[in-house]
Amino acid sequence: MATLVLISLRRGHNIRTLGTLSYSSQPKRECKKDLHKVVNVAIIGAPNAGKSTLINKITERKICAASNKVHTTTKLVRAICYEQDTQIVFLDTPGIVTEKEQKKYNLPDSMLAACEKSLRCADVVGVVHDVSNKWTKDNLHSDVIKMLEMIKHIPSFLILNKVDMLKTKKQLLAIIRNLTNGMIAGNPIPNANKNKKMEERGYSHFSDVFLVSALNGDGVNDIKKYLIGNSKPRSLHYSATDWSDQTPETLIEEAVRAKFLDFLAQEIPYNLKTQLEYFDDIKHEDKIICSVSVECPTERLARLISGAGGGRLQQIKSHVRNDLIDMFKKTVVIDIRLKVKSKPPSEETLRF
Ligand SMILES: Nc1nc2c(ncn2[C@@H]2O[C@H](COP(=O)(O)OP(=O)(O)OP(=O)(O)O)[C@@H](O)[C@H]2O)c(=O)[nH]1
Ligand SMILES: [Mg+2]
Repeated sequence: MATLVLISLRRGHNIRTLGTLSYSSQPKRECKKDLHKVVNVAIIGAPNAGKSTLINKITERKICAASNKVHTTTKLVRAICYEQDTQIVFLDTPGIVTEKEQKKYNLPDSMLAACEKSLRCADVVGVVHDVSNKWTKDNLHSDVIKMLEMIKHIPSFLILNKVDMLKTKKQLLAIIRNLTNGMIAGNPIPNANKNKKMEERGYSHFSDVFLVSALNGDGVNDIKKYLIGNSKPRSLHYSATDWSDQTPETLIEEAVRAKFLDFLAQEIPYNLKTQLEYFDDIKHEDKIICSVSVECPTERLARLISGAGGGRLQQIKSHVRNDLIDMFKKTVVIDIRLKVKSKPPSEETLRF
């Protein structure tokens, strides 16, 4: 059903053995096979548009790694939450990436296919678009348009994000017209200049448009309601207490990686490798103890990252701990260790 454009803003264990993550504090509500309402939502968009931040805001849990740099998300991550009797399963996707960027940022091959894969199992697709980026605000990314054209049969909605960054909201109507080619849910946008031939910069088949700030939460409740409206009765694929399809190992490593992206300049953090070395979920104390190593290419870089007196590393650690507390909803003790990548043996060494 068509909805109006919302112009006004409302305010000791090895982790590898563990399965899907669950809400530890909640009792299991239902058995998996019971019929519920479920909606699978793929969230796609250009890099750094705020996809992961939006999902975290809606699920009220920092499941998806987010940072101020592009290409924070490198693989599909599911984040699951409940609203009333509906299970919402989000698929956080990597931002659209070109082959050139993939090489530049040392990104995994699987990223290129991840977005398209996410669309196959979606009931509804949300496109997050950054309206604060003056270079791209008036055009949808061409790869996003291509993907949407491929899945015209799946309902899609447009999320104009970062509206908190705009000094004036006047430009929003023009942006919406551009991104929707002046059409929402099969109807022309009221007051659109019908005489002027519109350049096709967007996608004409969005069912709804939302204006939000994923950072402060403005407008996200409207998205929740829309998603509940698009849910279907079916048996749960995830248990009622699950909140991610990822292992704690992956989530901790990604949270650490994201924080290094936040704190370090340019391409430096993309060349670091994070690895969880120790994880203990002490259930009776509601506490997680973990240790992560971060492999640096050189000794010099390790010193630079660590900062004077190890100050920067301490700061990173403290931010990661806060994010993990927000993710696991329990006490987290984390150690982060920098280690220097061991050099491959030189030819001379190999001869002996
Ligand atoms: N001001 C403002 N910043 C936001 C908002 N939403 C996200 N951000 C910031 O935008 C940056 C990118 O956010 P992410 O959630 O990592 O973006 P993403 O689309 O998941 O990025 P990739 O995974 O790299 O494709 C972060 O620094 C967020 O804090 C918003 O509504 N307002
Ligand atoms: Mg992301």
